[in-house]
Amino acid sequence: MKKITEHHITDEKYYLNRRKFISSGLGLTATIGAGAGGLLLANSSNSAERTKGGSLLDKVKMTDYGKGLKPHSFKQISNYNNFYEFGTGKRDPAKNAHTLKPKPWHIKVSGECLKKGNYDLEDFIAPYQLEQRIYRFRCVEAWSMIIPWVGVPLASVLKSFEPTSKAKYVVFETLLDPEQMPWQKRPILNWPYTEGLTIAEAMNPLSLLAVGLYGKVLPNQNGAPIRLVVPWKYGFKNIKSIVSINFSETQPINTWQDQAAKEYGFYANVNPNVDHPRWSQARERVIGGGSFFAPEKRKTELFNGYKDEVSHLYAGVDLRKNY
Ligand SMILES: Nc1nc2c(c(=O)[nH]1)N[C@H]1C(S)=C(S)[C@@H](COP(=O)(O)O)O[C@H]1N2
Ligand SMILES: [Mo]
Repeated sequence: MKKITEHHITDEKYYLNRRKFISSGLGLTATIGAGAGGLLLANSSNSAERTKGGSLLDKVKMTDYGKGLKPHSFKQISNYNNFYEFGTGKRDPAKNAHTLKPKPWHIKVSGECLKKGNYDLEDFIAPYQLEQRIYRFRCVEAWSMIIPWVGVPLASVLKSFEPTSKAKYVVFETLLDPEQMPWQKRPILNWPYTEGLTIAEAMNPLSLLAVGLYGKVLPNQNGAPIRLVVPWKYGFKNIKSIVSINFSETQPINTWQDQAAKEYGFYANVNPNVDHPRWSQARERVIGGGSFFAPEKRKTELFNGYKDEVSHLYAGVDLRKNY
């Protein structure tokens, strides 16, 4: 008998479908509220408030990104996390991230751009159309998921700050506040968590600033209230709970590179042909798939399957050296 695993059960009630959306007219809050009785409250009172009235997630445009991919369940996506500010175990963030206060939230924009400033998150996101995009997600630890994000294209946001011609890189930082992020009291990483992209990577249409998933505001453990999503790169590039965006002339050192430069580089493009020094990257374990004794595996794809969208960014680049 074929065992039905968690992975094969979709939380239909959580799932945002296009038909409901179009017929609702009341926007996301109403849709989800009606379909799943107060699920919005599952996040936190803060985010529940945020979705009332002038909701952050009022209008989400469905897109064809990930058409045909079957997302993991909300439960899987929000209970198997890496977020070292809340502990190093996969279940720690879901347990501990309640101390994060995602509202009010400000993002400091600095460096090589004309519109520097300290922006309130609501103003920061308000001008842009929220989109749902279903993306593959591949951690450098060789596991993967499929996630229905809600967000805005990073390029639109970055362009609004009018970067100068000296802006070669974009550098992001996570909140530094040991009261809200208790594991920052420990010297696990060099806090705050820092990540960067080349300006061309950042401007690629796939790059997303996510503020939600499954049509709801981001659970704290997934990087509330705003996190980066770059699906052709390993998970660690997808920095969470962003408070700073800096346009830089020079390449930054990202947190995992700082931690172990021989193991983690700046680019971190998903690549089945370049192994991690301690394990192969040829295959990946699909979270929730198969059984304990025979976990579901799949072949890892170059650029995580987004070759057509991003390989031009690396023309002539030695992906072995630029790992
Ligand atoms: N600030 C911060 N961002 C982070 C991390 C972290 O520890 N701190 N972990 C990274 C890693 S290794 C992964 S795999 C993803 C996990 O995202 P998820 O928990 O939403 O799946 O977040 C990335 N962003
Ligand atoms: Mo990761």
